[in-house]
Amino acid sequence: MSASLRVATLPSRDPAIPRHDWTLEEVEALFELPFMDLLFRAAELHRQHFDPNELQRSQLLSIKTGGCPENCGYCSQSQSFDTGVAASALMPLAEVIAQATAAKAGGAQRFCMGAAWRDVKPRDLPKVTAMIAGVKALGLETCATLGMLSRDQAVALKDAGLDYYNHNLDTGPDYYDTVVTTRAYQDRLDTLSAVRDAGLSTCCGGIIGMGETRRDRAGLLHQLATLPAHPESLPINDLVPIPGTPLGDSSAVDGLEFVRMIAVARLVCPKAVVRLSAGREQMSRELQALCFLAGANSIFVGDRLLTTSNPAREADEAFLADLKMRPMA
Ligand code: SAM
Ligand code: DTB
Ligand code: SF4
Repeated sequence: MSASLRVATLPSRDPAIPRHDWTLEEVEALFELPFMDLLFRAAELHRQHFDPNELQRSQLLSIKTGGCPENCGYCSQSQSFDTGVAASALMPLAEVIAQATAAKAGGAQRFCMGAAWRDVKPRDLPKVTAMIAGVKALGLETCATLGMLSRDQAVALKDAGLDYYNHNLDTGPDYYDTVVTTRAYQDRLDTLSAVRDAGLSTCCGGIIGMGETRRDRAGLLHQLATLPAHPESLPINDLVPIPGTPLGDSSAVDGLEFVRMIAVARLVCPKAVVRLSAGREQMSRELQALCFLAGANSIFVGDRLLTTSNPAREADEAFLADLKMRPMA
């Protein structure tokens, strides 16, 4: 083999070109960089793929709340924990469309419908596909997060007009069993594979602040960065501690560690839209701005997430105006 051919087939080390061969040790080493070097590298890479003054805006709606048979230790909606969140039936179509219409009027670009399900039951699929089609017809991007999917269900959602499917890996593989025991990491990977193969865009990320180590955080990002395709959307949630759950008494993660998480996500998945997701109410404006500098370029807008609150729309509007940040084109 000639030298030039050998060079051409070596894995690229141009940080702007996405890699899928990250090692866990490489991801850990990024976390260990001096903070200013990490932030600078992430901000520089961010600018190669995105306008740093633009933010993507998604809005959530819980279309089916509570009573979930899974036991995710962070979640208000698991039937295993007494959190005060009552189980409700699937929301009627007209109510979903009304909420999506209001979300669009409030500036949301994507509407994400969440259900507290382990998986999608055959009787619910047509109801959900009607919601997706209706939201899509409003001119919004569509996202759903409904638990595990079969391959056929993923195709049905795609055919109905679904753009994104959210299914988080949540933490590194070694810590997963500490947080949830009713399913395995591989179950999550299998659904992500069905989602990709159906031609849906993947929204996949996780939570920090569940008592995990930095190695577990690197483990999550390592998993995401070595998937066959990087997630198009990468949410990083700061745990919102829910009284009554096993993680209800968790102590907050240091803000600078949260910024590191965002920066490393940006470096290992350079083309992903990284979302500063749950937990913004717990953060100062300055910390959020540091997250945007580190490469976060999406937020949830609207006063509610699924069962918890989010910064008020007016407060966010004022904040983003102060930063002179614009909706993503
Ligand atoms: N039941 C579906 C599932 O688990 O895939 C969809 C809904 S579930 C609420 C979606 C994601 O929300 C979880 O994977 C987790 O990352 C995030 N989440 C849930 N509760 C949270 C909390 N208290 N704090 C931060 N993130 C949370
Ligand atoms: C994601 O990563 N975060 C969102 C969305 N995907 C579904 C959910 C956050 C939920 C926060 C807790 C609650 O409101 O219940
Ligand atoms: Fe159920 Fe999803 Fe909550 Fe887990 S995170 S308990 S699967 S709603």
